[in-house]
Amino acid sequence: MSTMKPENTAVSRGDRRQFVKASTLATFSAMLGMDIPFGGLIPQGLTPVALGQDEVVQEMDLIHKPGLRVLNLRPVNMETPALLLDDEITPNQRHFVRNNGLMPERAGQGSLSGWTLDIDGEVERPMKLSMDQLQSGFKVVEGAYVLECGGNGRAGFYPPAPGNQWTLGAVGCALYKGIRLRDVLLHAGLRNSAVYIGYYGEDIHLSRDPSKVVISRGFPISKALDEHTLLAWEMNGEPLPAVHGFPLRLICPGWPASTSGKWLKRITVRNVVHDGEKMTGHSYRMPKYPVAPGTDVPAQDMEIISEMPVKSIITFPETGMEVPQNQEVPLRGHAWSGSGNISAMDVSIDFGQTWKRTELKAPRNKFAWQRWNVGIQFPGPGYYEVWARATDVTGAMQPMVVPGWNPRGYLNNAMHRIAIKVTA
Ligand SMILES: Nc1nc2c(c(=O)[nH]1)N[C@H]1C(S)=C(S)[C@@H](COP(=O)(O)O)O[C@H]1N2
Ligand SMILES: [Mo]
Repeated sequence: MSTMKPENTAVSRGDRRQFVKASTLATFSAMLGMDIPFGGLIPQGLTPVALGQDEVVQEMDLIHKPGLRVLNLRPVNMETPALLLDDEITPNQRHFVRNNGLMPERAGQGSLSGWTLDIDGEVERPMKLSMDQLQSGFKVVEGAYVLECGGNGRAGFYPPAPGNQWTLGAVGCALYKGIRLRDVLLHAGLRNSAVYIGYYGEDIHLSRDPSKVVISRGFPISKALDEHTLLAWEMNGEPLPAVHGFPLRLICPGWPASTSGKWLKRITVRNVVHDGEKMTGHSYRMPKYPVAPGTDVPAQDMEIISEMPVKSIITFPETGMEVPQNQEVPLRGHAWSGSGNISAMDVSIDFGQTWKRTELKAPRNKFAWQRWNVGIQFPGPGYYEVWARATDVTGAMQPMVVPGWNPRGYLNNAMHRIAIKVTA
């Protein structure tokens, strides 16, 4: 890795700040699990030895996410505590981050120089489209879409599955503006042989080996032609933030967010199921049949994850909160499903013996999450748990316990439970 020359680093980046930002410092402290008494004196470009490379500082200077929990810094992975997901539309600062590699330089610079989106493979007219052509040549659309990492909830599996130990917060619902992938594919002319698309981004492999692809996933043509599958350049009214894929990303709602490629550079139309990086083996694939926890499942017995399961989250109150008795407590959260709308949302405060139906708002559009709320009065002082359970239009309901164990710990949609102390 690079030698540390803080003064040169600062100069070469044309940056007059001398010390690491307060937000970066806070992240360092959180990662180290302790205060850094002289932290204000850490020069910009210098990473505490205990944390690793100066690349980390450069990336963290582009990411402003106060309150998010850092699971890893190289690559950057951050999840959102449930209470910070209370907004109907998740603000950019609160949207989780899942990077598999390092962010491309262009994202930090906000530069479009030399950038095109390349469309090739099973199309009549392979093309390179500039941002101007994308923004002016196709119908511009907007929608609120849930992105949820396939591994959200992984921390709940036992034996533990390798990977980021996401709890509940690798999910968000932001407003995206862009164009339909469908319109661009039809413009290029899909051949009859087209069955799948694969994306390529500009992010950099952790090894910094330019011949290595960080991640290249995709989805079937039917999903690519769905009116809700987008090429987006705006998130909540701002150009895509560096960490969320500037200048352009896919939005493939309802599917594992790993299909929503960031820092997009190329889309290739395949005549077979795409076999790019993280499409094969155990990556984003589930056993075709239920397996006992800890089973070593052969790769040929795994299948690609498509729709994400029904799920919900309690965004208020927060676990551990104290509430007075004889007072109605407002409970609220969101519910979503990759298969479509939510048909019912229920909560229980007696360990699942009885359930109370909540109010449920219609989604802003298909694949947006749905706000739910309900007032609950607790009968007396003591320890309570609130359990929240969503059911979707297919009749699928969240399980009470962690569902089918699988080698990489995907698709844990167990009910969210919070602990509440009611005081006299
Ligand atoms: N090019 C690229 N696209 C990517 C990734 C990545 O590492 N590189 N991570 C994927 C994964 S696994 C997830 S869960 C989502 C996370 O999107 P977010 O960081 O905007 O929340 O982006 C997906 N798209
Ligand atoms: Mo992910």
